[in-house]
Amino acid sequence: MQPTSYERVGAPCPDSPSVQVLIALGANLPFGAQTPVQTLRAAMRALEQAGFADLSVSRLYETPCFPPKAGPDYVNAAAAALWSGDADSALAALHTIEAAQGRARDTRWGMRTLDLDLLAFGQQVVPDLATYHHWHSLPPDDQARRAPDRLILPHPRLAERGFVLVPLAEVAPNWVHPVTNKTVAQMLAALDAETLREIRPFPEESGF
Ligand code: A4P
Ligand code: MG
Repeated sequence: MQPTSYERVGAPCPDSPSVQVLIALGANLPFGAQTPVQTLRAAMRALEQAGFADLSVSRLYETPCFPPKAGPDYVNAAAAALWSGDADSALAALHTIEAAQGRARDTRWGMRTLDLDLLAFGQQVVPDLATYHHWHSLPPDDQARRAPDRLILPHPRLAERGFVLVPLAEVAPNWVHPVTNKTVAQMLAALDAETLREIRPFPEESGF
């Protein structure tokens, strides 16, 4: 097999035990002639090439931009896989795939060709519970302005977002949040039904 750019950074470590990782995929800008739907499909293939094993992917969903009117609607999806290596190497692999799909980091929560968030790395709370709580309880204005300079796990906004939980429930409904002890299915059931109605699967999609 030809080596790919994904193998250079964040490569898996075959000697490490495999850990279940959960990933959120999002896009709301074309990358050249490539549509956000095509970008998410390319990202799913890239995840396998980068060493995310036993990959399961959700359908693709059309979701209204959050915050409302801050940009075009998004395409969102989720993936579950096994990763051999630590959480930082998994995030580095995601950043390499984002860069290959034209991701520029200029505005917090800005429009993007591809966003790959590491939602969870097994049951790990990273770097520690106090730091997780700090980022989880930021006031809404600070959430939109401030970005952590290191990995925080689970992703602090995971439980509040239909565009994350709806696809995630297809691939990991029984994953248990290590801080709240709630499953993905329970977190999803707690969301507002009106918001969830706006999250629509692309009819032609059934995995990739
Ligand atoms: N970082 C820390 N922890 C993590 C983690 N668990 N996963 C660091 C990924 N990155 C993590 O991330 C900012 C910094 O957080 C990086 O240095 C990273 O190392 P980023 O991806 O550069 O910036 P971002 O995407 O703007 O931030 P974030 O927190 O990923 O934003 P969100 O929460 O993903 O919000 N509306 C719809 N409908 N669908 C969407 O997908 N996404 C966003 C972005 C806003 N609105 C949306 C959607
Ligand atoms: Mg992100």
